[in-house]
Amino acid sequence: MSEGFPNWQPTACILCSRNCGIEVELEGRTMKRIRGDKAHPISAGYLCQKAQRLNFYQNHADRLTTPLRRSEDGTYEAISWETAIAEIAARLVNLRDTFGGESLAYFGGGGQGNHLAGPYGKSLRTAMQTRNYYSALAQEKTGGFWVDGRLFGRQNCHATEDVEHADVVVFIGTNPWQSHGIRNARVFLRDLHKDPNRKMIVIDPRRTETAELADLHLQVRPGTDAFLLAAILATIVREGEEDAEFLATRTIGFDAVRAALLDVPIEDYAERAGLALADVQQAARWITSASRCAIRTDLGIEHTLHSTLNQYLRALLYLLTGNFNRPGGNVLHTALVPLMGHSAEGEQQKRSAVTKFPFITNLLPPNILPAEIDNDDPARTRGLFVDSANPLVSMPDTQAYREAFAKLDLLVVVDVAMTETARLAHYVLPASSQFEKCEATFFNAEFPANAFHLRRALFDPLPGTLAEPEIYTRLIRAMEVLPSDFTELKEAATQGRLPFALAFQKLMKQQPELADYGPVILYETLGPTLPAGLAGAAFLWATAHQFAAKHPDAVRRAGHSGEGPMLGEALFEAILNSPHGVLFSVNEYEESWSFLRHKDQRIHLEIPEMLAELQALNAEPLTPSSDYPFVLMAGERRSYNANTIYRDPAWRRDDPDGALRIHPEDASSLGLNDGDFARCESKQGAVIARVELTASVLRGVVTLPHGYGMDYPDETGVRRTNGANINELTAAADCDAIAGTPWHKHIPVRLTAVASV
Ligand SMILES: Nc1nc2c(c(=O)[nH]1)N[C@H]1C(S)=C(S)[C@@H](COP(=O)(O)OP(=O)(O)OC[C@H]3O[C@@H](n4cnc5c(=O)[nH]c(N)nc54)[C@H](O)[C@@H]3O)O[C@H]1N2
Ligand SMILES: Nc1nc2c(c(=O)[nH]1)N[C@H]1C(S)=C(S)[C@@H](COP(=O)(O)OP(=O)(O)OC[C@H]3O[C@@H](n4cnc5c(=O)[nH]c(N)nc54)[C@H](O)[C@@H]3O)O[C@H]1N2
Ligand code: SF4
Ligand SMILES: [Mo]
Repeated sequence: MSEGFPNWQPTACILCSRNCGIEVELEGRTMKRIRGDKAHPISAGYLCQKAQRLNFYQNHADRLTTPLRRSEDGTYEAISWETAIAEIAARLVNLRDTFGGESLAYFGGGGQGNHLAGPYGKSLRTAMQTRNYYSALAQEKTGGFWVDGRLFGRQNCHATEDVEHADVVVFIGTNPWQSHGIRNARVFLRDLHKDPNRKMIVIDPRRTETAELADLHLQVRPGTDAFLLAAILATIVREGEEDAEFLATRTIGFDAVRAALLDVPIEDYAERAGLALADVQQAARWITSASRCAIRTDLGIEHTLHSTLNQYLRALLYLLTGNFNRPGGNVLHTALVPLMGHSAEGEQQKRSAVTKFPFITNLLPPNILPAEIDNDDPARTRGLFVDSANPLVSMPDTQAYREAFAKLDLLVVVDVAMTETARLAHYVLPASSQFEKCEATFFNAEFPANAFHLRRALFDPLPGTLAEPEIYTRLIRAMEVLPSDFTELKEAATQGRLPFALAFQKLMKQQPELADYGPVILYETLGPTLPAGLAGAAFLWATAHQFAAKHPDAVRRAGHSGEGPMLGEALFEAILNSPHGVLFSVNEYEESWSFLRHKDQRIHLEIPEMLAELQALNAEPLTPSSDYPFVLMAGERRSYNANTIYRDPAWRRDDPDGALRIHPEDASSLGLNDGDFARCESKQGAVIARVELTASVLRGVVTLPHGYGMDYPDETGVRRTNGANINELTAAADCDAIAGTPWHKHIPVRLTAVASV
């Protein structure tokens, strides 16, 4: 509780990966007012307009308050938790034992604010005996992680961008003014814009709010970043402006990369990207002449053609210029709880059962899930457990998802709300909201100072709901995979942390196969001894110890003290007792070199698959004119969208139904005026949207936001749908060959004027 303001309670915003610290003024069960939390170690009081509206998440009409079971006729019946857990466990075990664990899959495990369930999800997958794990991360970042695996040795060697110390900041395919993604984005962007000694380059087909502030805006043609980045890199090597010393001492494989880049026809590629050669050269020169240059990228290069190649070229841009592991560059960072794992390649490569798609960071891409379910292959997916995700709206190809989910023998959904996905489930389990339980995210990618925020509950759980750690623990218990009730451990925990540590170590030594159940075991044994409401965070005890043992100096620099295991204890205590968040790691730039995982401690620049795709660009035909003359960028971050987290449309102050943005000249050629309605049709489906005329989009390009097309009850209880679900337009097969990431920002569509919705 904040001193002097008895009703203001600290927590965090759950709407984007920044998770800004907030303080909330409570009135009963209502979040009355919200302000930035100055005591948060990273956001320090920052807030954007979306967070003010969090009461629309906490208190809305579709909150679930009881487990539900679908009847034969498709209606839902309220059942008790005991019945729900017993039946789901029995059906999971039955599918597992009849068809093998790999007939089961898991989806989600955490959105923008709630990752505490993630480790319990791993325990559940172990009980289900499956590795099949799908999440939103594998429809955006896995191509980049695959590249990181090759460059740095492990797919979870992740480089963040030290934009705050850079003289030149390059934003490619990201609009931080709206999407954030960097610390206190709007303040940062305004400062960068005003600073005469620093420059901002933005590469984006749209003149975004961020592009408006740039020193150089390259308004690239959608889907051609691979050409543009190749042209920039080729300019750098042709002019001999690469960082030769860095390349010689820190990398191997540059010769092959240089040879491929020297083949790039720079002028052709600039033209292909729709840009003047002089602008491309200008960008290359600003980047090479900067003493510190950081590159931040996001969906604009991931959700489009050549997704994985784009992310390789993006990495080459900071690596060839030596802007790596040094101030103002891109930097490998620590992670208290790693957001992703590593999937081996080569002979040990794991693949999905039906489409044989390779795992990356232990994840499978949502684009393949419908095909893994909807077929007659005996190895198909038959049971799916979904937690904290709404794939029926969020994932590519709603129609394919709808058809596939209808064929599942078992679909379980854990959510706070009756979502579109929940409406297809056999069982729906009501979770307590993120303000009714302890929570945290693992989006901790700061450098040099990295922070973690364990939030406490602001409210008691809504009656009938349970927090995920309890749900998973009950389910795993009911599946009867745990060998005992760990009485000794429970006993040791009551005697103190040290006796507990000894007993826990002994157990893990005797039964190492229990390691994957660690979160559940810690929840049951250590959990009850933690401060009220924090049992779900018990697994962080082991995490804190592991982290402190591995990075003792960084933990000490972050302000924690103690020798040996006492340092881990100190870190854990600090996490438990810092309701505003706490620094866990402060690094020196030089230390980042120790995070490289290749044995030779070098960066391996040459990735044959990528160089082959780079070389093949030259032969890529121009998109032929077709029945679908426009390119739709499907999924734009705006002031009032936030994935599918807010379901009540009343939260929006503008853009009530998610307008289709179109250039005024294109609109006029279609006979459309501002506010008219257009039918937007792809080969996959059609939606109707209100049009908004804006010269910020290129001719021939239109945009729609994501996060619409969800239903809600109006004042009279009648269910209505708010705006268009853009994934009715997207096709599961249109995705990257290596990572399976969708081409959402490159959907060929045609438009026609219509009278109204
Ligand atoms: N075409 C197109 N599609 C897109 C995008 C796009 O740009 N274009 N963007 C994509 C991106 S980048 C992402 S990250 C995904 C996001 O899509 P999803 O992975 O589906 O995530 P969210 O939309 O955040 O939905 C989270 C769900 O969690 C529920 N929830 C909230 N709090 C809790 C809780 O405490 N416990 C539980 N169990 N559930 C909770 C919410 O009610 C909601 O149903 O969408 C993707 N879809
Ligand atoms: N307001 C808001 N903020 C959010 C979210 C939200 O729902 N709403 N969601 C959060 C999530 S889950 C994510 S993943 C992030 C995503 O954050 P961003 O990736 O920054 O968001 P987008 O607006 O989807 O896409 C960024 C930019 O890519 C551009 N773009 C489209 N096609 C191309 C192309 O071919 N090349 C290039 N270079 N650029 C292109 C678009 O014009 C757009 O300006 O946002 C997070 N923040
Ligand atoms: S930047 Fe993201 S986390 Fe911060 S207040 Fe806005 S939506 Fe919430
Ligand atoms: Mo995302």
